[in-house]
Amino acid sequence: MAAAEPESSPNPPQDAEDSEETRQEVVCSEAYIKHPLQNRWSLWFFKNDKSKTWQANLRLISKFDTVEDFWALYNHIQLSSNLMSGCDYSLFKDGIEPMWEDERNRKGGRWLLTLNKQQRRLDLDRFWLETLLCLIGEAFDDFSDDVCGAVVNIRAKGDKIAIWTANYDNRDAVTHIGKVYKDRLGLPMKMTIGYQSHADTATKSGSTTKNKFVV
Ligand code: MGP
Repeated sequence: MAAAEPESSPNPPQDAEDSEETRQEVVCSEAYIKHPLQNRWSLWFFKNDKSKTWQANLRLISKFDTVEDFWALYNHIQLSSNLMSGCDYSLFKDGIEPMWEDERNRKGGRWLLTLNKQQRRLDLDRFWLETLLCLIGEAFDDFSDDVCGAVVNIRAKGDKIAIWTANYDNRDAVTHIGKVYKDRLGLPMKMTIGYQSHADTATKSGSTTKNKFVV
């Protein structure tokens, strides 16, 4: 019926009441509806038990797809700096497993941040939270689709944080993600971070993997 009315028809008097009602409904629903994220995310935990295979040590903790559920989970779990050495958290898009072997990671790589021992106290937790916020907030503009997830490794030799992307051949995506990430972490211009393919990391013989890109 509304469609048959001319566009310029004056509002009937009861519309004032209707719109107050509508406004209240909106206020109400704003209070109850959680804020959806663009993607659903899975948080994984890795605990180093040498009697098991690497994959068997990896456990899915929980999935979320709203801002509120992200904070509920984040506030419920230990900070990275409180985890034992050898543990990891991984946050990946739902459907992507946090391992090189997953189809969506196979041709990919990671922007790697290697921290020194003092940075566990100074930087680790805030860098990891900022990394999580970059992911769930889709911070990488047109290239956020290239992001697969992120990992924090707690290690005695120095902790590591990395953002994993889908394809090291997507040069524009990889470099844009690296630049935005470095900026979001507030890293100084003169400090560089490197991007390595998982293929190189998985087959490395020494302690370092060559960088495909640097920002
Ligand atoms: P790591 O946990 O990423 O780093 O890899 P860590 O402990 O700092 O060791 P470093 O070699 O980087 O100095 C440690 C080991 O875990 C690897 O050598 C693999 O044996 C295993 N591993 C790690 N990842 C991310 C994977 C993976 O995606 N798939 C499989 N199959 N094994 C992995």
